[in-house]
Amino acid sequence: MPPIPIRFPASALIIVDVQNDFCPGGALEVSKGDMVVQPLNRLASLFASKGGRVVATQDWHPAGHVSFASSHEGKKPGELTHTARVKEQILWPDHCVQGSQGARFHQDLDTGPVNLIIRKGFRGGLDSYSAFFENDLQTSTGLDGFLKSLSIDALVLGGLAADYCVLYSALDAAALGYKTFVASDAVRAVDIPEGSAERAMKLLGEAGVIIAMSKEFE
Ligand code: VGL
Ligand code: ZN
Repeated sequence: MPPIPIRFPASALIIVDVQNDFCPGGALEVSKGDMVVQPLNRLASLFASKGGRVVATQDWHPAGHVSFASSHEGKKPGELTHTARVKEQILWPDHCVQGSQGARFHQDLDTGPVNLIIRKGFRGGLDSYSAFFENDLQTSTGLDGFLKSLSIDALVLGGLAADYCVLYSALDAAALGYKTFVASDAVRAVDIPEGSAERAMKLLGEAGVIIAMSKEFE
């Protein structure tokens, strides 16, 4: 396959939530989630060597966060509820609690090339999947301003989980006008509820997001 032309320095790699709690053994384990680490390390070193930017996001919830099933009486992980801020909130096991081991990046993720870390979901009452906006679809994380101020117009995304944080980050990126790519071998899905992995691929395609193997960027 011919390489996908990525222009530097006008491109950024967005590494989404490669944290222990989303990796095998973690609280909200994504099957084989750690498989994303090697392709992301390769992409990060490529981007850094060409003058592109590398951003990592970190799910960063306070104890008792609204997205935790344990915060809602009688609710179990996987069930839905609504909150003061959003109509539909899927409930998760407690995960990525601020400062915990589970919230740290996977130990093999090379954070050397990372220029900016965006933490999200740090307000007790509001969840955040996208790297750009929290789930009220209004509260900005600041990432768009960072990228636009550097004249970055193309993004390659990878990380966890393909059907939540990567999906909503890529959809927002496309809606904000970035040429948006997802590196297919650098993502893994939780697939909760079942079918959400397939739905994610469909939504990405409809939004004009290009899905390609990480090797195609090299
Ligand atoms: C995520 C569920 C809850 C993710 C974060 O990183 O995809 N999923 N919090
Ligand atoms: Zn979360």
